[in-house]
Amino acid sequence: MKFSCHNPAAETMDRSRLTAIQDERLRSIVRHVASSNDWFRARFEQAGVDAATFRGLEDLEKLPFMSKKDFREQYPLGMCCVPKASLAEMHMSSGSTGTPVVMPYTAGDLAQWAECMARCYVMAGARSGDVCQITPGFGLFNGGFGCYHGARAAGLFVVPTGAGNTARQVTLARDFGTRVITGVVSYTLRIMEVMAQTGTALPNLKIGIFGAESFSDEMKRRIHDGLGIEAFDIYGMTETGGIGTLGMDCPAHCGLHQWEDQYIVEIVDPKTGNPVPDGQVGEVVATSLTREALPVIRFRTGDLSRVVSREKCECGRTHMRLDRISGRLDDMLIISGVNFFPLQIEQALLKIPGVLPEYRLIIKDHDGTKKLRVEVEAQPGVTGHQVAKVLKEVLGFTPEGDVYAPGTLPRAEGKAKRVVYEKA
Ligand code: DLL
Repeated sequence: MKFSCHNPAAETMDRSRLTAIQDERLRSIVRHVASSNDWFRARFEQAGVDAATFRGLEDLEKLPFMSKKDFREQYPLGMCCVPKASLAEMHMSSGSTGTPVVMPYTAGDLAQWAECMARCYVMAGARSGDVCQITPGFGLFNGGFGCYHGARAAGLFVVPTGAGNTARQVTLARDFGTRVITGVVSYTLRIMEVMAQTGTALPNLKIGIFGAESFSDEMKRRIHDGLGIEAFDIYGMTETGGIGTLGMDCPAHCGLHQWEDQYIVEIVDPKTGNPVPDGQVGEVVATSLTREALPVIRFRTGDLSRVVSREKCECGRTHMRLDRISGRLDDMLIISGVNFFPLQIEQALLKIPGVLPEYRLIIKDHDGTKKLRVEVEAQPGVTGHQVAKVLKEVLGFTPEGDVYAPGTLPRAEGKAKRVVYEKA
């Protein structure tokens, strides 16, 4: 296997150097936020942290956590650490509550984002001059622009289709010979459907960079088999500066490399906030070390993962690896006394031959008692009985459900809405 790096010096530096850089950058980012923003200063004061005497990594756990709630309360620029006139761009996510989470960027922050994303592209095997089709939306969602800034830094030829108009996406990919495609996983399924309907082949397409939602190995395999491409799992979020800021898996596919010279990533027990040992699942907490406008300090992402390894990877990178995101804390479902994540259902459904990767979990509330209904598309011949049997094995109970013909369930243009809540 051939491995390439966009920035070999940064991506393969030895652990002691990486730790020294984190230590120094942490001290400096703590001083930066405390000296430039009242909200951060007050937060640190409450927690008894004095930026002037803060010692770096050894004091990391003394820093208070940040959460989405802080972003919402400080809307629009209450946590911004630079004058508004220095801002160059912003992105925003609204999430389920509808109150916006805003991330402002300086020109330096855009360059930092582009660096993280360019590392991801090159890690996936993209080469200068490759045609790169960007299918996440261009707008407030960070997906489109993040892919764009990074592709420019990696020297790619950008086809910025954005989301939607899938027939045109497929035609452009064919006509321009797209080699790299980036997108939200569920949208890629839509592209595969249109390719099948129109009988279009995309022989140049080799690399798929997908993220924004959890996807199972089964889903990865279906995308690989359907498109004949290698699928990479890219991670990041509005609060850390967008797609790719929290890394991606390399061609060895043994965890998501974190860009540790740019971020400190911890895994903590969601209940106590204490760090958990490597290998144990907990909540991902991120600290940005190099961002200017709004660096997050110990941001509780709500995402669940575990440290896979801090050893050097066979790709040559020394940056630690996280397991794929197994779900969000607020995604966990408890039905009939059983706790589970939607991803577990996806994994089980896609093991059934003929079942298609389009499904919905409908949660019905009958006066406080929740009932689950599973709707899934499948080729003719797959029976409800087969699906029910597999679901009973994972869940221990049999949910209601139905098997639908291909193309019947609603499709999303952005992130898929797999879980739907209904009042009975
Ligand atoms: O979804 C950034 C992104 C865009 C990543 C496109 C990859 C591709 P937000 O809208 O702020 O940003 O949502 C961030 O999405 O906290 C996770 O819960 C989830 N998420 C992002 N990437 C992954 C992934 C973008 N690879 C939230 N696997 C995060 C699982 C992911 N979940």
